[in-house]
Amino acid sequence: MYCHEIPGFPGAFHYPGFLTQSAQHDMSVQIIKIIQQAPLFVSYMPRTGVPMSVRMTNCGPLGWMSDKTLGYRYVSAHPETLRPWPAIPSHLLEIWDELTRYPKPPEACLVNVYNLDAKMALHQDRDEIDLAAPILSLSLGYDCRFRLGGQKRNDPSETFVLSSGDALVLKGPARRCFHGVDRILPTIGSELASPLADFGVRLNLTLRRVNE
Ligand code: MD3
Ligand code: FE
Repeated sequence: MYCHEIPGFPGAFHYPGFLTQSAQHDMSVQIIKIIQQAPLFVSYMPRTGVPMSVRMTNCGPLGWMSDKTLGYRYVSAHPETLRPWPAIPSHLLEIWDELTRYPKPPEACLVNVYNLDAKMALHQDRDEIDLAAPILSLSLGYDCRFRLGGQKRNDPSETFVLSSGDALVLKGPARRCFHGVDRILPTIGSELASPLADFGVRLNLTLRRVNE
């Protein structure tokens, strides 16, 4: 399995093409099943109530959401169905163990769905209590231009392409780096094509530990 630490970003490990095409297909089918049980919803910026362009859902004991009045938070039930989130697929739990070697399982798996016009503004992930635990991200479908910066908003940043099947592990100093998705690229790495790209979306799975 190929992996490199991204130059200039200690603790950021990129695994290009980590999932084979067949594993991407199987994972896509599992995520479609999760979306059937826990429909995609929109989160809203705290205070302004501006809707985010990304649609999302979650699996695992906890799920991330945000709305105008209560802001960013982890909750144990879907905001619309009020049902508990579906379980994290066992293959994702195995990938977490393999790539993070963290002694505790992830508590939240955020599923972000990007249409061609969706993006994610530069931000830090700091809604978790356990900020020492790594974060694992898996990308499926369309490529994106991903931006990674430093621990302060105005630190210099660089952009990278994340493709279908890529894994990213953020640990140590990289866990606190600003990051975002500048734009979706309507292209798919030829041998890494996911059936999701046929739907014209990029999908990102982010596995996190929330509590210590
Ligand atoms: C670098 N998601 O959900 S995943 C998010 O592609 C989020 O959907 C993006 O940022 C997406 O919060 C990026 C890769 C990622 C995730 C967490 C990070 C990169 C990160 C935390 C610190 C530094
Ligand atoms: Fe993030």
